[in-house]
Amino acid sequence: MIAEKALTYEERIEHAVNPAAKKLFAIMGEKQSNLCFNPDVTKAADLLKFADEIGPFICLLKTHVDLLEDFSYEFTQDLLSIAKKHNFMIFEDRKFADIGTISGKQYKHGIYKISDWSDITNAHIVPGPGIIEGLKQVGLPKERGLLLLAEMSSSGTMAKGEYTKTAVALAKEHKDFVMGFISMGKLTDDPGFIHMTPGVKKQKGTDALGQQYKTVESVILENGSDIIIVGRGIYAAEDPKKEAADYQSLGYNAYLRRLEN
Ligand code: 5BU
Repeated sequence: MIAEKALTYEERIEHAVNPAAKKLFAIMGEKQSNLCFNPDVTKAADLLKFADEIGPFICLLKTHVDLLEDFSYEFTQDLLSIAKKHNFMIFEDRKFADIGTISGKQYKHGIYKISDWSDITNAHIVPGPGIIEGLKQVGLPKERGLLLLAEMSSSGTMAKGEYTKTAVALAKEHKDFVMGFISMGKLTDDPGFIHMTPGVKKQKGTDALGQQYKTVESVILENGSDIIIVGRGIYAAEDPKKEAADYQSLGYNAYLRRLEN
């Protein structure tokens, strides 16, 4: 059997339907980076400092704005200008989980107004397809993209089996807005979807609260994911910049090897 040739990030642009997915594939190709960095800090200034320092190495910055003790509108404007300077996108890891109407309101309103500044966000599919519709009404006019939580990295996760399959089926029904998945590896051969994997470090291991770390090679090369999401592996290191450079080259080289195989 002749294996189907793997497509490059650039070649996958035309397969993606969602505009944020197209933009992300383009940045991944241009910057030769499949690294998403999450500085899970509690002060806006620390987050902005990390974003500026690590920005050159990443395609995507993942935030948890509700960790910030001093969130402000100015913070979002500063983050956007750093994202522009270093050419990366922003992913607020909000994990929406309510009925469509409320999720849509939470995305648009409240203190954070996530849809105003975050290119990408994500949702659990526990409520059913209405959550995708509710978020889409707010996000799609702004060319935002949604990731479905198809799997999680934590031990004992219930996102598996039929649940994961349902996430893939829902994504295929909403390709205009759903750009891909949070998953532990590739879930579908459709090259338009992007798979992002958290729980990544240089060494396998766990934290004290159920996080399970996999290596870059196992995620990109063996499991066929597209993006590594790295937090403590970078921000808790002695030299975050050096670690970010390492993760960028580990991730990109694993992708290049996958293309060859
Ligand atoms: P870490 O420091 O590399 O462990 O950070 C992992 C990040 O990814 C953290 O922000 C989590 O909220 C996020 N995460 C995760 O770890 N596992 C998951 O299944 C999902 C998100 Br979904």
